[in-house]
Parts: sequence; C-alpha cells; structure tokens
Amino acid sequence: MPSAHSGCVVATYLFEERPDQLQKRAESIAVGLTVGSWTDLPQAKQERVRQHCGVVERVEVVADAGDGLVKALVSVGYPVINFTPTMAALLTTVFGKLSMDGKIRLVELSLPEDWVRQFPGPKFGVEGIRSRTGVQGRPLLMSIFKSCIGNNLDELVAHFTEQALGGVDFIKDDEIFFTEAYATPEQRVEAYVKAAERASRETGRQVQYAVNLTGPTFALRDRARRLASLGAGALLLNVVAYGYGVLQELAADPDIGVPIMAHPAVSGALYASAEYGISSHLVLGQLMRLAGADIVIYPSPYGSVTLERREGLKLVEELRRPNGLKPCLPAPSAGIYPGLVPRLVRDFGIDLMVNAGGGIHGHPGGATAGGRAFVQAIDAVIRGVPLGEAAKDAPELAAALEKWGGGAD
Ligand code: 1AE
Repeated sequence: MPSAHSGCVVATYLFEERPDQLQKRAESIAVGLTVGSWTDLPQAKQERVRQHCGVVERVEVVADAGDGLVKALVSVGYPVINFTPTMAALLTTVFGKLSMDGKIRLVELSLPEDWVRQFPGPKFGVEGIRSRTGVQGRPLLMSIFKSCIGNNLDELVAHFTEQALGGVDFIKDDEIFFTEAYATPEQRVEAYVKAAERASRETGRQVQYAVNLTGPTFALRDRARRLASLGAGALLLNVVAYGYGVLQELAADPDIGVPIMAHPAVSGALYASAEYGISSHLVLGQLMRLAGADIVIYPSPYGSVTLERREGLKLVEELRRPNGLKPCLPAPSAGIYPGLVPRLVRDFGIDLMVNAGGGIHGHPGGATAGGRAFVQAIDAVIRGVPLGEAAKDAPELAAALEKWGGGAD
C-alpha cells in the first residue's frame, strides 16, 4: 500500500468497477473529495486551488468480480493542508460522501507522522495504565457489570463488591447503562470507591471502576472531570455512538486525569461488511488510537461476538505500531472465559486487558469465584503452567474449565 509521503494522507479503497473506467473513477474520487465536483469547475484549475487537489497514487486490479467488473485497490493522496487535525475533517475527507457511493470500502489509511502528532492520542497508554494500577508483568483483568439497569445503589454496591473480591483489576459498567433513575454515575463512583477500599483490605489488590460516561454530549467534558476527581479509575465511552471527535476532545483535556476506555458498540455497522464501510483495524484500531483511547475493547477471535483472528491481529498491530503516539491497551472481549486466556496471550502478548462479563458472573460459584478463576488462569499462563495442571490446586479454575472447557491449551 502506498504510505503517506510528507504532506498527504493516503486512503486506500476497495471497489468494483469496469476495467476501462478504473482510472477515471479514481481520478474523480481524488478531485471530487478535494477541489472539484461531478462537473468541471473553472476555479479548480487555478494555481492556488491546485495544491489542494487529491492525487491518484495507485490503481491495482486484485480480482475478477464477474459481470465485466474487476475488484481494485485504489489509493488516493489528500493534501494535509486540506485538513484541520480533527477526526471529523479526516473522516469526512477520506470517506464522507464517498461512503455512500455504492460498493466501496475504506481499507487502509496512511497518515504522515508530523500530522498524527497534532492529535492527542492516548494520554496514558500501556505504561501509564500499568503505572497507575501497579500491575506489571501480566495481563490486566476486567470484570463487566452484568445486570446494572433496574438495580438501586445498594444492590449495585453489592454486585461491585462481589466482583472486587475476586481480585480483578478493573470493574466496568455495561455499556448499555445510561439510566440515572436509581443512581447517577457520580453516586456510583463515590459508593464504589469506598467498596473498592473495603474489598482491597480482603484481597490485597486494588480495583478500579470504569464508569460509563453518559449524558448529553456537550455535558460530557464537565462530567468526565467530575467523575475523575471523585475517583473513577477510567471512563468508558461509546465512541462510535458519541463520535470520534468527542473522544478526541476528552483525550485532549488536561483536567481529565484518568484513562479513557473505548467501547466498540455500533462499530459493527461500520466494519462488518466485506464490501462496504471501513476495515475493523481502522475503526477499532488506528482511529481509536488517533482520537485518544487508552484502552480499546474489541471482539476477540474466540468468544461470542467474534472478529476473524487475522483482523484481530491487525487491529492490535494498529494499537501498538510506532507512530509518535502512546500505544493503547487492547481488551479482547465478548464471551471470554478462563480457558481462553492462553490463546489470548499467545495471540496478543501480555500487554492486554482480559475483559469478561458472563465468564465471571456465570461461574458456578458466583462472581467472586469467577474472578478468582481468571486470576488463577492468568497466573498459570505467566508461570507457563497448562491450565489443566494449575486447576489441580485451584478449585475456582477447575470449576470454570469444567463448565466452559479450554484446559487443554
Ligand atoms: C465486544 C464487547 C463485549 C461487551 O461489551 C460485553 O459486555 C461482553 O460481555 P460478555 O463477556 O460476553 O458477557
């Protein structure tokens, strides 16, 4: 793929076209998304305007698509002088109107490093999260609140405590938790901070609360500052629903002193088709990092909502690729149970956050035992002990393997 040369953002598209029309279509994208339109515009020929014009960098036929069409990869360079360093400018330029132009998919984005450095990127990144939590040398473990809606604050605190006693590092709200009918996010943070202190006296481990940042968009910044100062351990944000630009603004705010965790809700609408939309390693990888997510939740290749393994690997590569921004912590999720930990570490290394809801709450011994089973699985993987072997001295892990399998890895 052509990479960004100084002064251009290079976008690569996959689409079907008649072979004799390919070059013309590529040129119409380059001009149409910069200085021109579907008809000749006299001012587009002026010298000053010409430096803003897109450039076709590559046209490559990759397959026969039948019916006289070919599948082609087309790369277009867009001068960075056309953009402000905002997610809205980037997305609207490279795939605004074009995303509605039939079967076309944005598959790669190459951004000049000096332009990337104008974005905040992750405030903490992997090292910052490790130093805030004190967790080194192993994956972090996060439990997802299940059944939050409809619970009053006392009930929520009881659920939080049950999870915290399992020894997890983070407990996050379910992303669907928006209602404030029973407790506001502020009340939850205050109550959970106290519950976390009580639990840590028993477990000897610190647990952080990742609170769902909710409410009207323009009120998010003040709320984020408030939640951070009350003791939230991280802010969970439904990035695609609120918009990448919202994440960018929050990440750039020096008064929001906690990591931001990006939830992938709604992202499938962008990446799931092979012919339309935007590749998952851009939607959940490159763009999340550029906008400033510290932790990125994504569907693992093995659970209940899956992403192909190849795509998952590519996505994580984007979260870590040296580009002048801090690397993000990947959080493979959805249908994760203890028996999957060896596979996740094999695929993604130890700089990751294991994230489980049903795999903790569905443990036969309850959520505390569910957390312990994951702690035992992570410990076994780090020691290089097969889970089946480790389970002989770890009853919670044994029960999890018995229920969900996975001990043979
Ligand atoms: C990919 C998103 C996963 C998620 O948000 C979630 O709640 C998962 O829950 P479990 O672990 O599948 O129960």
